[in-house]
Amino acid sequence: MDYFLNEEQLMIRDLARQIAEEKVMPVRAELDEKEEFPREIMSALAQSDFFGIYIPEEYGGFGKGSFELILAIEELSRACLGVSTTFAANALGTYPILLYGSGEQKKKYLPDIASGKKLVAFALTEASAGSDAAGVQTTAKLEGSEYVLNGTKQWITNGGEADIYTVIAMTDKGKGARGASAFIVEKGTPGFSFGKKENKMGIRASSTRELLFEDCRIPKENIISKQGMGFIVAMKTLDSSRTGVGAQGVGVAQGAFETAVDYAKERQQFGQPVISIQAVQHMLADMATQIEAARALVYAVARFIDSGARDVSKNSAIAKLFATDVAMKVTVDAVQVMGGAGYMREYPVEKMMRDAKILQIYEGTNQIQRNVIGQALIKETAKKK
Ligand code: COS
Repeated sequence: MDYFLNEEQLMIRDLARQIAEEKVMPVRAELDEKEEFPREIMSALAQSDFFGIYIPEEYGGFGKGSFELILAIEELSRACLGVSTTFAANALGTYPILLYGSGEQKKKYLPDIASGKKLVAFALTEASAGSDAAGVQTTAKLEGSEYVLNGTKQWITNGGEADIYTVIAMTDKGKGARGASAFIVEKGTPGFSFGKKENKMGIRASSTRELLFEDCRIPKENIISKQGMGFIVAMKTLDSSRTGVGAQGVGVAQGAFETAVDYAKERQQFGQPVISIQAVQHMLADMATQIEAARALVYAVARFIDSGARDVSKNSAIAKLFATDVAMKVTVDAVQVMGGAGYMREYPVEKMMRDAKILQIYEGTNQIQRNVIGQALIKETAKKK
């Protein structure tokens, strides 16, 4: 399908595809097996200016939007979700600064983020605050000219590897969602350390760690927006980034589909390639249909976000929900089309199937996406009355 990409968009897509094929595909199995962080690939992406795609030009980026960013995310995901998660989580961590940071904060942090010199992580989740984002227990107490952070963040992507952390903490616990605030915490700040690296089912090239704050003092200027705005900062951040998770779904589904088609053309059974068997053709036809529908939706929502629309929650949730459910279904079906071979580590589809599962979980489970969509529908219909 032709999505009428302009010259710059084609360039981003083609360069991302080239990096994915030349630098990611040859090492993805090893990165997965060894749980190795893809440092060299991140350097290659930095050298090709990928970290600056969506950062405004005045801060050293290219001033493009969500759409250009998701084109890169999709191509990386076609090769390896562990790698694309590392790249996409960097954008997730950057959005709080981009959307709500002060001029000073943008000037201080965005140029190094745009150049890829510094990696970023977003820290919202805790042991008792997953789907219930307002249940954050980490505290930030203002003492003179500093905030003092105490608490533990859990399952933080890029944890330990990132240099900059955007952290949600409670400044006024009694106020629930309105008592949360967002902060920038730099790696190396005394009182800020990391837990062990998590051993995961999939996206094993990405790094996931706990963040430990023990009387960690940061300058009060490191608050993002105002005290009490942390929940909104987090929600708007997720509204912006969930389309990227949708693009990850499109990419991994595409990668699994292509592998399954190639195999089905080669594999002979009953004296013919299995792609000639109608049962297999129908599975592949369904996969192709679902992928194209997911891609069209994700692209449309990214363009909607870039149009400057104010309320994008519902559509980002729709894109994330649909495309990641497609990713799970298509990767499972790719394994099925390939049969025993699909189950073996010689082929990439078993990894893709393991990797795809996280897409239905992180940045809000797909059950939470349905809640977001449902709440938006209630609001919309109330307005019409
Ligand atoms: N944009 C702007 N404001 C928003 C918003 C959004 N996307 N979502 C919620 N708000 C506002 C609400 O309007 C409400 O404002 P008021 O207090 O003025 O009424 C406030 O924030 C609280 O919202 P709500 O009552 O809906 O909060 P809940 O505690 O019920 O939580 C969900 C809402 C479930 C949507 C939220 O907790 C969530 O997104 N959870 C998933 C978190 C997640 O994605 N975690 C993954 C971690 S990052 S990998």
